[in-house]
Amino acid sequence: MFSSVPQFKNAFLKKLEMMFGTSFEESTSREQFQTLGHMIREHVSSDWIKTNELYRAGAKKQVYYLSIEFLLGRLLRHNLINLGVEKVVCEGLGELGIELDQLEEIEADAGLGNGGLGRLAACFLDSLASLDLPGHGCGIRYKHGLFEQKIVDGYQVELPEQWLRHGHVWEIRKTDDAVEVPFWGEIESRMENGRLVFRHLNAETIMAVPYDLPVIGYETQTVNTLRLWNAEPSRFPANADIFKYKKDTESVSEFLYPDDTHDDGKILRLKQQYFLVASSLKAIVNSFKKKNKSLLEFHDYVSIHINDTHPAIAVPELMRILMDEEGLGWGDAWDITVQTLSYTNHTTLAEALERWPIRIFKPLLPRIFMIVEEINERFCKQVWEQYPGDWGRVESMAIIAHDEVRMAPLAIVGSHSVNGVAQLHTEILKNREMNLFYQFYPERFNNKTNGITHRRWLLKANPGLSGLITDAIGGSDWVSSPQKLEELMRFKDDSAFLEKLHDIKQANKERLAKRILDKTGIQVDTESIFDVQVKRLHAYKRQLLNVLHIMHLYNALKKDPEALLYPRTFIFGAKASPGYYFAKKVIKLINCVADKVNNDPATNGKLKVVFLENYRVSLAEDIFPAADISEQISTASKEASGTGNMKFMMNGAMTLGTLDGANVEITDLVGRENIFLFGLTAEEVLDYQHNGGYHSLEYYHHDERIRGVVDQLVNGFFPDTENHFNEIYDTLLGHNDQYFVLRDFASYAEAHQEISRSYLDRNAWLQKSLVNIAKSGYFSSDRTIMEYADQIWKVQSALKV
Ligand code: GL9
Repeated sequence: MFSSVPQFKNAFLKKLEMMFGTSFEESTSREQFQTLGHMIREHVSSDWIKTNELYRAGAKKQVYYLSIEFLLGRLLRHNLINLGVEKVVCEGLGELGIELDQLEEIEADAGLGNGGLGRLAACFLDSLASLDLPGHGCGIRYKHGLFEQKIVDGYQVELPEQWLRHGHVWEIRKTDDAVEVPFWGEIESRMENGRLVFRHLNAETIMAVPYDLPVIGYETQTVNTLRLWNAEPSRFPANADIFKYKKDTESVSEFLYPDDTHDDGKILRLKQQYFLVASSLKAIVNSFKKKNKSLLEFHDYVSIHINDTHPAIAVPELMRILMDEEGLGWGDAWDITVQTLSYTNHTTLAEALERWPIRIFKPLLPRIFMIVEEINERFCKQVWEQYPGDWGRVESMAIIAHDEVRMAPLAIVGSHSVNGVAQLHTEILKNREMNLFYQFYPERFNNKTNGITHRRWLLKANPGLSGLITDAIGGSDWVSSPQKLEELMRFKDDSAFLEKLHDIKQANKERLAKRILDKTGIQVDTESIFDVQVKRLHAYKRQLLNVLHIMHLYNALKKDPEALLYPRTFIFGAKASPGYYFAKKVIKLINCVADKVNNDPATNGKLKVVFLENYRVSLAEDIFPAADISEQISTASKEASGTGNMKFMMNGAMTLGTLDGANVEITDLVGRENIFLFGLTAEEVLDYQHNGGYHSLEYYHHDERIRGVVDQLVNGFFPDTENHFNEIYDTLLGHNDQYFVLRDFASYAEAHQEISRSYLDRNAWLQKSLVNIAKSGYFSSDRTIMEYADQIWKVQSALKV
């Protein structure tokens, strides 16, 4: 149905009539969108079936990527591109008077994630399928994804997100594959035929119903599966309040938790984790059993990855299945479990380390708790044997301590591989945060620097640049082999080529400027430098440093209209966790500064500040291609990797950053002359944190620029905000500025000046931009996934014999 334009048109019109009983003339855009979605699903169904058959029959190992978040965004255009039918569809629809660009807007973002961690999982799915690797996602089908953000009077307001309101055309409900997940109740144990048998009595069970999404690889027959579990009532308990039971049950897959790093200790969250793990493992074991192999070989056929500690409960759950359901003894079950599981750590922030009070954990998951206790006892004994008398060490490493279950130790002890997400992050894990575990299991620790799918973030998001690359390096091989982007280095001294690069950036900036105007009414100068910071709002990411510096620029411009060498447009996008008070104050501050700057005729020709509400995947796709400067300014050592930094680089923006996370590796690749670095190093930050010696007040007193802007937070500079920014002021001065904002201010301001100077030399700037694009192939998630596949999962392409 996609082989030629007339065939497509014909099929489309027929399908539309059949699905909606309406003529084309009468049809709505939503009906047209749904029609196209169904056609694609039908089109891939035979490859999907074939892929599954291949996996079922073949002896090849399967990987399951367990993640509490998958931040997919929209899938229509992405699927069309991967299937190689975008052109036919675009033309066919065009002839019918439909614009694909507009149809695309109908699709709701699947926002089942908070930020980097969830988006990484989505990028990994694309790479797995595109590399023909047998890898699948397992997640939760939240009814409401991450909240929708509105900015009202400068403040963030959260609305429930409604992506399922009109259904999700890509999903298939698999009622027959539903499984039950038990909670609460009691465990009865007794001897049966000489072995101890455990029974879970009086459990409250929830039905987990899978919804499968096809994951379509780029120009390949491979169609993998993302399985999202929906929580539904199973057996209505007799004599109980059935309405309450239904509501409680469904609440398990109702909302994505909107905290980005810290965990708020709700029972519901732990329920979600066990719900994901128990249903996924049951399905995985069922599908393994169809192979008729001995369970002792389980890990030769199955690899299960734990994305952060949220699914770490897979360790005791797999033990439970192998022992209680399959009858293996502890030793065999433990060997299989450890060899099957692997774990990625995504942050070193202490407040993000998950711990569950026993008083919650034990009653909710009684059998799982027993197993965790046993794992803990055996592990502590091993540590004790290796370090006799070292109680302190045992206490620091224990899985259960101080009335809590600690999920990171559980994940480390139960996995054969533990990885960080960028070189620096992995070194910090090994030498600091997880040092005791590294000493105990040195062979388990390894690094897998994050990546992004260049198919979404370059090929799809930036068709202008993609076209230029394809023309320049003679073909689209780079889409399958992103390292080939390096061939662009040939054009470094080709000024005609560099001018084309400039024109593409300019066109992207104009497109974004139009969107900004439509959404905010603010007119931005497309000749100005587009300086962008888009990511979750968090103190360690230091949006505050950025906005304080903008206040300084404003003050400087008021004194001297020539103070800014080149006009700037500062663009922000950021959601704050609803309970994160400080982060919300920073959003208000950005909006206050925007009001001030944009409405002052003395500065608004040179400086503009835009806050784009509801930052999400689809909006990100419009932003990255239009950026000149990528703000990656976290306090060194705090950002595990970052992935936005890679998306900007791939689209030719220059990084303004600290030596943190993957910025370090970006620097190694592009060279110091092609990045703007500033601020403390990770070593220096960690040293201050251990030995003290930083006093933010000194910087306040000694730098009049800092004094100027910090005072403006509280001296009535912003009308009608009395006392509103007191907490920010206190964080900086009263609480000694734990993220070193004032410490790094001068160096940051200097780097900004260097940016303006560099931008004036257009040819040199374009050369830097080119180098960034050319070197970005390393950050394709294809590279990352190949490393996971070869070194951790030991899986191979299913098509290879
Ligand atoms: C994060 C890190 O903070 C990022 O630096 C990293 O790039 C990603 C992916 O590895 O993981 N860890 C984490 O908890 N989040 C990350 O982004 N938070 C969110 O996803 C909101």
